[in-house]
Amino acid sequence: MDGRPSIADTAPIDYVVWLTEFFTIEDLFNLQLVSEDSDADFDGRSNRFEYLADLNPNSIEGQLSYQYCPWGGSEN
Ligand SMILES: [Ca+2]
Repeated sequence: MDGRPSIADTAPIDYVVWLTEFFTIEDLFNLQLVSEDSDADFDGRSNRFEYLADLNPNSIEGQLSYQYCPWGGSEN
């Protein structure tokens, strides 16, 4: 590993359940698709990142976005 905590060590069941929402049974046995460091949809984000950000690891359409609100205030 690269020194980062592994999801397998911290929340293995949650990660597997999350994977089943996006991958077929056959895909779940393909570690090149479902390992934490894999990037099944080739969007440049690992499955680990997409799991933590609650994105779809099997589609580039689920993009992460954010809004900047200085000092915790509203946008207006
Ligand atoms: Ca990805």
